[in-house]
Order: sequence, then C-alpha cells, then structure tokens
Amino acid sequence: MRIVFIGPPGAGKGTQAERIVKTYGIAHLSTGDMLRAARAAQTEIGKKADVYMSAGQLVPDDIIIALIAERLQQPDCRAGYLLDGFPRTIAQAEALDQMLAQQGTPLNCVLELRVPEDELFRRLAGRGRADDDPEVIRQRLVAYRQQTEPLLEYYSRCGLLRSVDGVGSVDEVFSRVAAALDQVGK
Ligand code: B4P
Repeated sequence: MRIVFIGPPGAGKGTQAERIVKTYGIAHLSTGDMLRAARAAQTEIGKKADVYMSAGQLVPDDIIIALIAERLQQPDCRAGYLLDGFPRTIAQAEALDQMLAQQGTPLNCVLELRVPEDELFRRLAGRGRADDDPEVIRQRLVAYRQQTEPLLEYYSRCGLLRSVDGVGSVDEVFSRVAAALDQVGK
C-alpha cells in the first residue's frame, strides 16, 4: 500500500505513522525526520534546511523532491510506504505523480488528519521541539494553510482523499485511521 499522510503541524502524523507502518508492514518516509537527521549530521542539505525549519517555513521543493526521489529507490519501499509530511506543496505533489507514473506504482490513498488550531497549539507547546515556539508554530500554520491545504482539493479530485478526525486519544484516532485504510481498494 502506498499512502500519503497530510495534516497540519502537530496533528499527530508522526505519532500515527509509527502505528500505521507497523500494522501494515510498510516503510515510514518522514521528510521531517530526514531533514532533522541531515541537520544533526551537519550535511549541506541539513544546514540549508535548518534556516527554513527554524523560521517555520517550508524547505525549498527542489531539496525535498531530490531527498524523496532517492529514498523511493530503496528496496524497503517495494512493499509499500507511508509518506509522512510529503508532499506539502502542489509542486511536490506533481513531482511525486511523475515519479510514480514512471515506476507504474500509483498512490492507493491520501489520508488527511483533521485537528482544530487551538488543539494544535496545545499539543505543540507540550512537545517542545526547537520549532515549537509559539511564533514559529503560527508561521508553520500559515505555511500549511497557504501551501499544503490546496493539496486536499488536488487529491480529492482524483478520488484518493480520506479525511479522519484527529481529536481523541492516540488509540481512538488510530482506530479511525485503520478503518479508513481498511476501506481502500474494497
Ligand atoms: P514534521 O516533522 O512533518 O512535523 P509536524 O508536522 O510538526 O508534526 P506531526 O503532525 O508529525 O505531529 P506529532 O505526531 O509529532 O515537519 C517539521 C518541519 O520540517 C516543517 O515545519 C518544515 O519546515 C520541514 N518539512 C518537513 N517536510 C517538508 C516538506 N515536504 N516540504 C517542505 N518542508 C518540509 O505530534 C505532535 C504532538 O502532539 C506530540 O507531542 C504528540 O505526542 C502529540 N499528540 C499526537 N497525537 C495526539 C493525540 N491524539 N492527542 C493528544 N496529543 C497527541
């Protein structure tokens, strides 16, 4: 199964992704994790990405697309994968469509996790990562609304979008996610 996971910052994508990949036996491709690893290792990509991440902005499309194109070639992706936090812009979605069309491996599902803004602030304040400062969170929400939300319409047009309520305990949210994924392909 090839899944894209979309949701605002702090919606719980990373949290649910861990359970999804275990349950469905697929690879977990988190662009946020990849960028944080590159930043910690002080690679060229990591240093470039840090400037954008610290300001709550999206990292430029060319960097992210190259990162994912390389990752999708790894053997563990053959059994399927969950793209967690990618694509985040229409340009990224178009690049992904092109890569998957070339490989003859289209997406099976796009999962949207919906959480209201006041709850997002509460969760991110509790997490306390370097980019979870209130001003940076506000900036990340603006980036989400302007650059990522248009993807919902993009994927809804091709009939791939499934939206799930992300409010509730981690277990409750996971049962909704699993119910949505179990419907895919039926
Ligand atoms: P990401 O790493 O993708 O992170 P996120 O959207 O902030 O968080 P996520 O939704 O995964 O929430 P989590 O499970 O941690 O992005 C970070 C940055 O990387 C971006 O701002 C951007 O700069 C850059 N980036 C990444 N991908 C990019 C791309 N494709 N293009 C350009 N730039 C890109 O949960 C949050 C908190 O809520 C946790 O503390 C968790 O414990 C808690 N929580 C989870 N589920 C809960 C529940 N049900 N109830 C209560 N709390 C819950």
